Amino acid sequence: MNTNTNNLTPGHNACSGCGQLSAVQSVMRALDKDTILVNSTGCLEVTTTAHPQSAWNLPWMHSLFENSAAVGSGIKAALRKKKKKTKVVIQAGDGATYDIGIGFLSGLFERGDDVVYICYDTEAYSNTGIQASGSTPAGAKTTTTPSGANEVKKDMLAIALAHGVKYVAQSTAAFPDDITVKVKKALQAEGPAYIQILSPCIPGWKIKTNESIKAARLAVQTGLYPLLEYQNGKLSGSSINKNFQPTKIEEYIQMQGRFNGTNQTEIKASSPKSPVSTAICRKSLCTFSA
Ligand SMILES: Cc1ncc(C[n+]2csc(CCOP(=O)(O)OP(=O)(O)O)c2C)c(N)n1
Ligand code: SF4
Repeated sequence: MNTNTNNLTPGHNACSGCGQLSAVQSVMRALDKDTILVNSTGCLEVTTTAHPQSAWNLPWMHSLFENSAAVGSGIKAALRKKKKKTKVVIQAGDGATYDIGIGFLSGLFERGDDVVYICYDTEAYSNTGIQASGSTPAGAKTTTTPSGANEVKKDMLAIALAHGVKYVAQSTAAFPDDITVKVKKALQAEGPAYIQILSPCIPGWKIKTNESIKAARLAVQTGLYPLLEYQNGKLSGSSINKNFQPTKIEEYIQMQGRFNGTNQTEIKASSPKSPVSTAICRKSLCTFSA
């Protein structure tokens, strides 16, 4: 495993225990210096680039909240013109990906630009004080869903696959090597690649500062957020899923203040219903769907 950890240096001002920043380090380990990063507005951008400082040790560009996919495409087009093979990696939160930037992302998938798009999924708009996004699971309380969200989490993997994206994967902040391997594979894939990483947010999930990795691990063990990988539209899964004893969702739910007062029926509705994101969950891990 590449141990290059200096692409994102110490000195950022993310919350102590932030799951997103842990996940980012695992992504950075997969990248060499011939890479350009594009970052949507959001916690990752705000906490790593407090003017006039920057924690990034790679070329890094801030886009608008919504248009990182278009900015990444533009950079790739300029690189093509100059006959350069420099890699382009786009980073964005779930609000930017599932909601405000979804049209730009769809355009990127459709054009087939050779870039890697990574969504750090905190299941809310974290940077602006925890509003619900299309990724917020049913039952979760946010400032815009004070009694708990009603909608089922949008299935972005299914949306990416429907565009014919050749490398589509899901991981969580609890599995650094899984993330690094997937990013390396995404870089090798032809055309665009999409990876989303569940990244627990301390104030958003109302967990303790030492609990983000535990929450990210339980999300996999419960089958709510399995480690998944689709190559050329085919599910290849992950052997890590199979190594786990299925865990009931109660522990995952009870450790998070955002689910306080949420009943079991709402929680059972909280994961995507399409067969794409629940494929492995149904086969081996799902303790809640019976
Ligand atoms: C067009 C526009 N609308 C709203 C905002 C305010 N805004 C900045 S960051 C942010 C939330 C970002 O949420 P997400 O993409 O989920 O990233 P996170 O902060 O959770 O990592 C919002 C609403 C903005 N910058 N631009
Ligand atoms: S608000 Fe959440 S996502 Fe943002 S820095 Fe803090 S823990 Fe990380």
